Amino acid sequence: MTVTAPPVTSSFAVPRDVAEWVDRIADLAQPRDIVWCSGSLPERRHLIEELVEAGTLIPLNPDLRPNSYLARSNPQDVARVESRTFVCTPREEDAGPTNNWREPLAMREELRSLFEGAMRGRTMYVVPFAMGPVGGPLTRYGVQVTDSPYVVVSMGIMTRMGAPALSRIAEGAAWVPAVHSVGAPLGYGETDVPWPCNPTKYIVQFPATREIWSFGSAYGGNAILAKKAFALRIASALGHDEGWLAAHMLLLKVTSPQGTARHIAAAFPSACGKTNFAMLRPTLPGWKVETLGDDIVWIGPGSDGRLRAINPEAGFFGVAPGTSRETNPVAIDMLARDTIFTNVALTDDGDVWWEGLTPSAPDHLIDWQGRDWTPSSPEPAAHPNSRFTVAAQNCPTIADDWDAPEGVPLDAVVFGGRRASNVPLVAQANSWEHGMLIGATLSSEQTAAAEGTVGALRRDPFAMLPFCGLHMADHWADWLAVGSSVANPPAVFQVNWFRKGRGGRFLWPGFGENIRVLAWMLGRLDGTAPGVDSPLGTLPAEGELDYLSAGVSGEEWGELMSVDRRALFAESDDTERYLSTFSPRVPVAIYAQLRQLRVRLASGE
Ligand code: GTP
Ligand code: SPV
Ligand code: MN
Repeated sequence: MTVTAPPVTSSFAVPRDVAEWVDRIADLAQPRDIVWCSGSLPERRHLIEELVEAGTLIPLNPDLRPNSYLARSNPQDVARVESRTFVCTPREEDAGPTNNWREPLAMREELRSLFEGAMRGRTMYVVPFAMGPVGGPLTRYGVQVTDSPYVVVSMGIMTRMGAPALSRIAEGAAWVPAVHSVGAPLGYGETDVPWPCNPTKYIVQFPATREIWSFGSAYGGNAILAKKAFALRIASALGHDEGWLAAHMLLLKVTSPQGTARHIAAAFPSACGKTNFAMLRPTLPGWKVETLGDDIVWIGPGSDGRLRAINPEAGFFGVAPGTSRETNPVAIDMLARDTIFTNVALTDDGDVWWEGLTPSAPDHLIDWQGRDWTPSSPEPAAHPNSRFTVAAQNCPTIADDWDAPEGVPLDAVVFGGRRASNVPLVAQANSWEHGMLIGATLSSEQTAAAEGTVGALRRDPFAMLPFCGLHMADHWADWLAVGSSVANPPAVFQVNWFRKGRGGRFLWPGFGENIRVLAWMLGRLDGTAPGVDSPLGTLPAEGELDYLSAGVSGEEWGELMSVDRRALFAESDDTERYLSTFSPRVPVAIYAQLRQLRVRLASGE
């Protein structure tokens, strides 16, 4: 076995514990060689060259899409695999009813036999990374080993990867070890495939020992272990012990024409609109929205007595379908260069295309599986979970303070999902505790971001269903506790861009028009929008949200904002049954809030 890039140079001192761990994993997985990643530009260029040579990355036309590439995954490896995601707490009851659990020792044994020789014939890359700005007070560190150069290049976009992170670890910063293999060892002389993976997949978190092991997939959150595995699952356990929160949220800054700026974090389940909301281009004159993050936020009490928030990531891994100049012009500009696209379609002139990019499809494409495609083809040209990977710096609306080490003060948190019925466009919770009930009982129609039946309504508490590294009800308790640890917790709102009217049409135009909802929220924060009470909380009073200018008729507005007490009461019965599945850990405040909601719904208040 050869080791490239010396493990010890003046600028690249390898901490002994990291070196020992790497040796142990190498003994087990038996890679052909080991490469320590410094995060340098030449290193990145070299990796990309190799990926192009291997056929994993297809260079796009540099005149149309400079420094950009297309990857086509194996059709069996296109989304997160929740059924193969495990949270291995020492005691089963600590993983809770929403996680797959295995006894840690038994799982370690299973992993040991899976990983034995798993990297044979491949290079094992050692990828040190920081979540948050290197050296920042809220920043955490990790080291991922992987036998996928595609994953290394992705980690280089999504995290602060390389030597500076390793230096911090050498100085004594705690680090999370993450082991990743595509599970496709190469025999001597055997030729590789562009997207090696294994039909058997394991995404395993050990929250108690803060370790991650992933086998068999190179796609997204299955493989970019800094993202969901670390920054949500392990981080929710870290936060539980240390008094902060890991949230599946976007983070934005909105500034009114009067110059009032507010920071807002919003939790929507996968493929329910975080990237779009974070990059909203306002249709209202004088308003400005800037982007801080599109997927993950860490929230904790600041020394100023307010909650503060950081985006621990350094890039965006966003859903391609539906992204267009009409829906998300900011993203379209962001994707003009330096982007890796995965599972989108290829145009005849060497550019990318996906459903929704243009009103009509080109006459001919190569689809995400490399097959000829025409508008009469029965299947979509791009996979519904096709994605782009791009650096946060490339976002034209990235906020100045997006990488402030101490984070930004949080003024409001928002919960949303895809709900064809029952949930109005916007409502403000009566209190932090009421907001936590909304978060804990959030439900949404399932999307293509994970395996499963698209469209099925499921509970997705705090949009964390597949991302919580502890008992879900303990996570709710963490939210309640972190909120009550500050004098003035953020305001809490619920939104729903996806309510449908008769004929199945969305009642609300969404996207840039969502600024009207943000503007109303700022009115609530400033005390200029009195609102009206409803069983669900405060709703916009007539005249507070100009829906007519958004193209919504008075009748449609009535449907969009209707509070159907009977349907909501029935839903609250289901909520009660749902909460009982977390018994006895449901915080009393959550039950108290549900009781109050039911009284409000029943009393006609
Ligand atoms: P993850 O990266 O999986 O966590 O997804 P996300 O929450 O960032 O979702 P994203 O913003 O990528 O949106 C997913 C899909 O929802 C896209 O196809 C969007 O076009 C669509 N979408 C986003 N915002 C809106 C909206 O306001 N209205 C409607 N109708 N669709 C929206
Ligand atoms: C999600 O599914 O919520 C994502 C994509 O953000 S992945 O990184 O694959 O989890
Ligand atoms: Mn996500």
